[in-house]
Amino acid sequence: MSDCLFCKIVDGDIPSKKVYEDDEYLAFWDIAPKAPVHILLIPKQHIASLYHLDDSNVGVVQGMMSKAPEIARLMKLDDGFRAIVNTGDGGGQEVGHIHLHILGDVRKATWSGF
Ligand code: D5M
Repeated sequence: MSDCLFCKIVDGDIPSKKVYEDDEYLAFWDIAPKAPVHILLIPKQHIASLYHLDDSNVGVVQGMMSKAPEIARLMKLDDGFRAIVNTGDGGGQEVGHIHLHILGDVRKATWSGF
């Protein structure tokens, strides 16, 4: 998706602060962290949102969820984390490429809505 911000990050056309990458997934720091640790985990495959799941891509999203604890361990979030998937306008989604917010130390979060 040429006009997708996160596809551009996957392609390296827009820089990001990567913490994890493999053939299918990428994790990087949120540009405006809402907590002391705020990572975005995305599939490299473009899927617009959780609302756009179907039989052809559900495995990709299941894989993303199963990566979350690995990212949490990487970020030393051994006492827990918050995982959020904003979906569509009504869900507050700003970037139209499915992503999992992984937030650590949320009691110090800058936005109580998270
Ligand atoms: O969350 C989209 C998130 O994406 C939001 O927390 C800001 C973040 N963002 C936007 N642009 C960038 C870049 N260039 N790098 C890293 N993070 C970014 P949503 O759930 O869609 O509201």
